[in-house]
Amino acid sequence: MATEPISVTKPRVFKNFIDGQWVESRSGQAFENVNPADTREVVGIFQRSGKAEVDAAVEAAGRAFAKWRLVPAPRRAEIIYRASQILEERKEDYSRDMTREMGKVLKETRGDTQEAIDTGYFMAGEGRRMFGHTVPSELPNKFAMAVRQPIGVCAMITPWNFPMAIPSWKLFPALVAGNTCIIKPAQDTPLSVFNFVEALMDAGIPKGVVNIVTGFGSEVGTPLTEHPDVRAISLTGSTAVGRVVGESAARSFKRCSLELGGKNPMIVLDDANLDLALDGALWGAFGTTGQRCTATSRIIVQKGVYREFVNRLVERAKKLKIGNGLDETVDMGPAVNKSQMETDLKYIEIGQNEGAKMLCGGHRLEKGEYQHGWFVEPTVFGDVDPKMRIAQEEIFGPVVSVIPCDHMDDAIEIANGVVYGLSSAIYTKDVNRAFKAMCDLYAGITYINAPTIGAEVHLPFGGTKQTGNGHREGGIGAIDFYTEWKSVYVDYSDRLQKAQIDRPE
Ligand code: UN1
Repeated sequence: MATEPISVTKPRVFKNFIDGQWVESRSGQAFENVNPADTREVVGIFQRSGKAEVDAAVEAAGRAFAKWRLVPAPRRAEIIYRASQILEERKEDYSRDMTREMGKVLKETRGDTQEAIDTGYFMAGEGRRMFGHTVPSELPNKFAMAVRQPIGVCAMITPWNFPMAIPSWKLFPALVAGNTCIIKPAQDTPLSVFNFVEALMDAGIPKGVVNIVTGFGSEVGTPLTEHPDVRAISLTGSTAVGRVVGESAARSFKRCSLELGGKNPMIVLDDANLDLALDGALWGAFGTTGQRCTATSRIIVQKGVYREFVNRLVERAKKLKIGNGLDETVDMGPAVNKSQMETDLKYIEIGQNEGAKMLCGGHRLEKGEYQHGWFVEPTVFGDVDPKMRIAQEEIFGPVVSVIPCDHMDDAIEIANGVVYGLSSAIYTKDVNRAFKAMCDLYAGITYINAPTIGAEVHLPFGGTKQTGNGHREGGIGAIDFYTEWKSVYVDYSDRLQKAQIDRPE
C-alpha cells in the first residue's frame, strides 16, 4: 500500500443533480468522501443538502413525471439498455472509484458494477413485457384486463455497501415502469451514484427524471420520506432506520420497500463436503469485509465435523491478506468508516465478555501500511451460544460466530432463532435434508451447498421478519413494487350491462 496519499490533486466538488442541472446546496455546506483504506485521500466533496434541495428535486421529478409516464415503456427501456452498455464500457473506471470510496477489493467492486449492468439489461427487457392480466368478463361483449401504471415520484435511500448495484436495483425498475426518482446516496459512497446517473444521462434520460440530493439522513432522508408528493420510498439500510422510515411512510400512505438487517446462518452437517463448506464460509463471512446484508455471520456446525471445521477455518482466516482493495493481491479491505470499525471492535469485546472463544483476529490493524485506514482482522469466535449477542445482532463486519449443534433439527431451530430472515445456507450431500432445509429455513433466500451471499439479479431479493416489510427487489418483484395495478373494463355492447353483483336474480 502506498504511504503517500494516492491522489494529491485537489478533490472534485460534486453538486446536487436537480432537474438536469448541477446545483449547490443553499446551506453552502459540503462534506468529504474519504478513502477508508487511506483517509488522507479525499475522493470528492459533496453537498450537504437539506429540505430546500429536497423540495426542488421533488418538484422537478413531479414535472418530469407528467411526460415520462407517457413515454412508451419499450422506449424508456432503450435508455436503460444504453445506460447499461455505457456502464459496461466504463466498468473499470467506475469500479476503481468505488474501491476508493468504499474500500472493498477491486474484484468485488467490478462485481458490484456488473450487478448494475445485469440489472439494467434485465429491466430493459421488462420494457417489452411489463405483463398484466387479461381475463374473461362475466358479461358478453366486455373486455377485462389489469394493466400496470407507474406510481409517480419515488425516493430512493441507498446504502454504502453496494454503492452502485443497490441504486440500480431501485432506479432501473422504477424508471422502466415510468416513475421519476430522487436518490439520496449514502454519505460514504455518493460518487458511485454520480457515476451511475452519469451513465443514465449519457444514455439520454430526460431532465428531472432522475435527481440526486446528497447529505445526511436526518437532513435529506427525513424531508424526502415526509414529502407529501413522494408516492413511494425504497430504503436499504439498518432495521432501526427502516422502522422510522416505515412509520413515516405509513402516516402518509406511501408505498414503502424496506430491505434491512440480516444475521445469516450457514449450516454445515456431518455429511457435508468440508472443503466446499470452508471455501463458502470464508467467502460468505469475510467477502466485502463482512459488510453485506447477506454476509454469513453464523456458522452452525454439526458436532461430528465441528473441531475439524473450526480448526481449518481459523487456519485459513489467518492467511487472508488485508489491505487496500486497489491492490489485486488483497483479499479483504477495510471497514467503510471509523464508526463501523468501532462497531466491529465493540462486538469483538462483547463476544469475549460473553464467554465465546476468540480463535483468531480480534484487533484493529493500525501499524505501517494500515495506519491511515480502518482495518480490522478477520475474526472467528468458536463455541458460541446461539443466545449470545454476537450470535443474535447484526455486526456488519468481519466477525463470524461458529455455533456447535447436535443434529439437523437443532440446526434449523438455531438458524431461525433470530429476529432477521434474509439469507441462509446449508451444506449437505443428502437430498432429503437439502429439501427439508429449503422448506424449513424461514428466510427470503436459501442456498444449498453455496454460501449466503451472491444473489442473482433476476430473482426476488429480500427477507422475512425484521429484514424487511415483505417487498422484494430484483426480478419481477421490483416491477411489482414500482407499479400500481389498474383494472380496466371495456364494454363494447352499446348498452348498460350490469355486473353480476348488481343484477336481480
Ligand atoms: C447486500 O448485502 O445488501 O447477494 C446486497 C449478494 C449481492 C447483494 C447483496 N448480490 O451477496
